[in-house]
Amino acid sequence: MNYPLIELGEALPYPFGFRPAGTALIVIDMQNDFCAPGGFGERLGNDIAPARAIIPVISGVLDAARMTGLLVVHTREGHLPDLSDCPPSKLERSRRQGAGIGDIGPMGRILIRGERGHEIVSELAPVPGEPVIDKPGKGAFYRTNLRNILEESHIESLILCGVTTHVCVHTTLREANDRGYRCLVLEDATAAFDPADHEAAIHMVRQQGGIFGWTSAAAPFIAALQT
Ligand code: TIU
Repeated sequence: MNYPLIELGEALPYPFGFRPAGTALIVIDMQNDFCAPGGFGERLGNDIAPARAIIPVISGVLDAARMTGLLVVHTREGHLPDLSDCPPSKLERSRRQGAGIGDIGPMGRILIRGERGHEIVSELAPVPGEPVIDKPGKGAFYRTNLRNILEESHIESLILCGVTTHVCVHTTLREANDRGYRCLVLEDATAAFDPADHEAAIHMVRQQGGIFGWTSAAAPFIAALQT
């Protein structure tokens, strides 16, 4: 039986119990397209400062997770060069916003696999052995092998961080919740371009007794891992 070994008392709406051996850290879409000037996020009209501000926080979480031996999984949002995996509706909306998927930007073609914009920011680069999930959607389970990777490692709990809180983090959270994973969102290791979206998304996780899971700041989670 997988009884929790660590209890994170600071989590909301109530303490979050987890076994490190059954826990994965999911770092969502910390790629240049969302975190670097000229990327998809900025060209959609957003301020990327909040996305950049969480890089050192995630770096600290990654250090602790790697030292503890947690499974670390990175995700990236992006499409095949021929756009065959990009729904026409998504393409149309991106073009209307002046950030057409596949258009040429300062870091290569926007939101296209293999381009510099698609690369994870250097500060959070995956280390050898860490799976990188390339996803065409907002959720990390849609058209990916994430479920298989988690099942192979007998994962029951997910720690979520990355961008953006209300879009890719929330979609992944909701997909994971429906699949039975216990999810903790690290609120200062996630960000949205508009802080109001971030606050609303964090509130939604823990309302109704934790309808989607738990939230916590990164520091108590790191401290709990180190005990
Ligand atoms: N990764 C992710 O959240 N994709 C987005 O498009 N987010 C926006 O907030 N636009």
